[in-house]
Amino acid sequence: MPTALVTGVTGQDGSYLAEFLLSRGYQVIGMVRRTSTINFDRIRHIQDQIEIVQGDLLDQMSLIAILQEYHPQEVYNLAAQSFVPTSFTQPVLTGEFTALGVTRMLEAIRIVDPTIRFYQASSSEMFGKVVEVPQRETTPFYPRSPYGVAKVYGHWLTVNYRESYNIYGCSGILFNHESPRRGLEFVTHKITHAVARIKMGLADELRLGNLQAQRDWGYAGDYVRAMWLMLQQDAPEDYVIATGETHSVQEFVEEAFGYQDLDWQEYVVQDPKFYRPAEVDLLVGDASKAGRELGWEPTVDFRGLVRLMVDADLRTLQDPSQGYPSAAEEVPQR
Ligand code: NAP
Ligand code: G4F
Repeated sequence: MPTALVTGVTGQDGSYLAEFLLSRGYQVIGMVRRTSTINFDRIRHIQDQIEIVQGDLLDQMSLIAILQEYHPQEVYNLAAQSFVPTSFTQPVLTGEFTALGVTRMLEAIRIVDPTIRFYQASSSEMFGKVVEVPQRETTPFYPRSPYGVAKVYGHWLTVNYRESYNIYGCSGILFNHESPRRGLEFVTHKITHAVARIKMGLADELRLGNLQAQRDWGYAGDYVRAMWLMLQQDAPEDYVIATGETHSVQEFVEEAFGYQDLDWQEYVVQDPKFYRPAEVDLLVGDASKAGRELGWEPTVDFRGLVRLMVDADLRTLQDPSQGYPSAAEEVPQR
């Protein structure tokens, strides 16, 4: 039975990846940081199948100790401060988690067992003020937030440890991916949750920032499969993972409100509070390398994604005692 360590297992992607690895017969070690209250909502349905261990990307010794105790063959580094606006208000902390955290994990691997295969959660935010459309593996980076800058650091460090120490390290340059498990502050879930609340008479307004920003939005359940595929190749490489389609925030709003026969213009208010000091205007990825070499393709399109998120929010609001469904229940045809 192969063993995989997943950092950030309580996050959106960590929960889908743990589910996916369990379905492939892995022993999954989920690293969580110590909190005063437990936040295992996203992994509640698989919690008894995962070995939960305490560790923190800020703490070098905890990473070394986990690798020494569990001997994973694969490490998926998904933990990060991942919310772009917070990176503007807490840039130093974001650098500690999202940039230097990668160094700590790679150092732990180099010291304990350099044969461990390593996945780094890189981001399309690294392309920022894009210099090429669509963005591919060779597109130069131009990050537009402390988060994006921190991710560029983690990305190049992974390349550097591959070239310096022959570590099997891959960076997945993932474009935005969403799901019912997405944090509520991210724009997609903020919109679908508001639509469900408005539909149920629980709210009458949605305040948003820049409606013109365009993103390449996919389904998180598809994207974790790509992470695993990257670590199963003969040689480590970096891959863009994206749908190849881009939509504005306004289009997402129109689709979500329209799905519930609501007129978005009656509810949406633009609020400068949600504007960013510097914006990423347009992201659209070219995942043809992943298609060719990994055989990866997305299975959920834009409309399917919006609808499954609205449906899930309506279900949860109707019965708050329900936990998260598995990925297979969310998208049965996959
Ligand atoms: P998320 O939901 O925000 O999850 C982040 C996870 O990191 C949580 O489990 C969090 O733990 C953990 N974490 C934060 N700081 C930590 C620390 N110091 N030590 C240990 N764990 C820590 O993020 P996500 O959407 O799943 O994204 C996963 C990764 O992919 C992130 O690195 C993100 O930057 C990157 N990424 C995401 C996307 C996307 O569209 N989702 C696209 C490209 C790249 P708590 O639960 O305790 O907060
Ligand atoms: O949903 P967002 O906050 O995601 P963002 O900034 O694109 O970052 C996400 O995707 C990255 C991959 O490209 C990840 F690396 C990162 O960790 C994260 O998962 O914002 C999307 C767009 C932005 O242009 C923002 O200005 O939506 C715009 N927006 C408009 N109104 C809003 C809002 N964003 C948020 N969060 N809240 C609003 O009210």
